[in-house]
Amino acid sequence: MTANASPNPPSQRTIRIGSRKSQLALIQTHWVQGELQRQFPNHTFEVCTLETQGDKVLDVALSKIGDKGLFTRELEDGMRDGTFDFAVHSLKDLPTNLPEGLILGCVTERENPADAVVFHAKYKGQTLADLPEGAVVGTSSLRRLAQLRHHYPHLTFKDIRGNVNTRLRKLDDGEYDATILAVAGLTRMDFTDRIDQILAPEISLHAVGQGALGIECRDNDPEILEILNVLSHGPTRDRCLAERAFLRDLEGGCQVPIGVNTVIDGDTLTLTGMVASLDGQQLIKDVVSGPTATAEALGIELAGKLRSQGAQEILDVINAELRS
Ligand code: DPM
Repeated sequence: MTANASPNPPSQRTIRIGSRKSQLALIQTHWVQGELQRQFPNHTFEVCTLETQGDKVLDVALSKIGDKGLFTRELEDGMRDGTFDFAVHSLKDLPTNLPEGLILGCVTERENPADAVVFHAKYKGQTLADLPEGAVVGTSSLRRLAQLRHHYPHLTFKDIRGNVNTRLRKLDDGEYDATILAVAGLTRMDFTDRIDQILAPEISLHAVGQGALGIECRDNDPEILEILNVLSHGPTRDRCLAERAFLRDLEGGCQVPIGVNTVIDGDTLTLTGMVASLDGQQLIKDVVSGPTATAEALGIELAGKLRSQGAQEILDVINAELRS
C-alpha cells in the first residue's frame, strides 16, 4: 500500500532567526538553529544576520557610548517589522527593559559564567597577582576594571575594543600584558586553551546574565514561544531573572560596575551583588537568599540593601562622569 499524503499535514512554517554577524554570535545562533531544526523537522529555520551599532562603532569606549541596546536594537526593529521571528543574544547584552511588544522568550542553560584571564605569552602560567607593577590589562568593562583595581592596585588598565578574535590578536601583538574575557565566549569559540586563570567570585563577580543565551521574540506569537520553550533551562532562567531584576532596580544600564553571582541549592536561590566606584576604592557587596519562585523579588531586595549602603551615590557619580 502506498502512503497517501496525510489529510492534515503538520503545520509548516519558515521561521527566521535574527543574529549579529560576529563569529561568537553566529556560533550561538547556529547552535539554536540546529537544536530547533532537529526537534521541529516540519519547520524550516533560517538565520538572517545584520550589524548592530555596537559592531560598527569600534573606536569609542563601550562605556562612553553608554547607549542601551547597543547590540540589540537593530534586531528588535527586525522582529517588530516581521523580518525575523526571534533573535538570539548573549543575555548579558540584552537590556533589562525590553521594547513594547517584545519579551524574553527563553533563557538557555548557562555555561560557566565566570571571567577568565588570558595572558601575553611572556606571562604564561602566572596569575594577575604575579604581574609586575604597571602591567597593562585590557578591558572595556567597567565592572571588571573596578573590581580588579580594588583587588590589584598595582595593575594598569587600558580600554580594548573589538570582538574576541580582535582582542586576542591585540594581546598577542603586545599591546597588552593580559586581557579579561568571559569563559563562556572563549569556550564557545573553542579557545579554552587560551584561558590561563579563572577569576573566583571573591575577585570578580560576573555580569548579569553572563554565560546564558537570551532569545527575544514578539509577545503575540504563541507558536514561537512554544517552540523556544524546548531550549529553556529553568534554573538558569531563575538565576538570570534574579540578576536582571537586581540590575533593573539599580537602573544599571548596560555599562556600569555592577556584578553578581547566583547559586541554587534545592529550592533556595542565593544572589550576591556588588556595586563599585571606577577607581575601585569603594566596593559595596551583599547577599540575599530565598525561594527560587521569588527570584525577581530577591533581585529587588538586594538592590535595596546595596542602596541603603550607598550604592546609588556611587552610580550617580559614574553616570554623571559617563555623560560628561
Ligand atoms: C557586556 C560587557 C561586555 C560584553 C560588560 C561586562 C564585556 C566588554 C569588555 C555587557 N557585553 O561584562 O562587564 O570586556 O570589554 C560580551 C562578551 C560575551 C557577551 C564577551 C566577554 C560572551 C560571554 C557571554 C561583551 N557579551 O565578556 O568576554 O555569553 O556571557
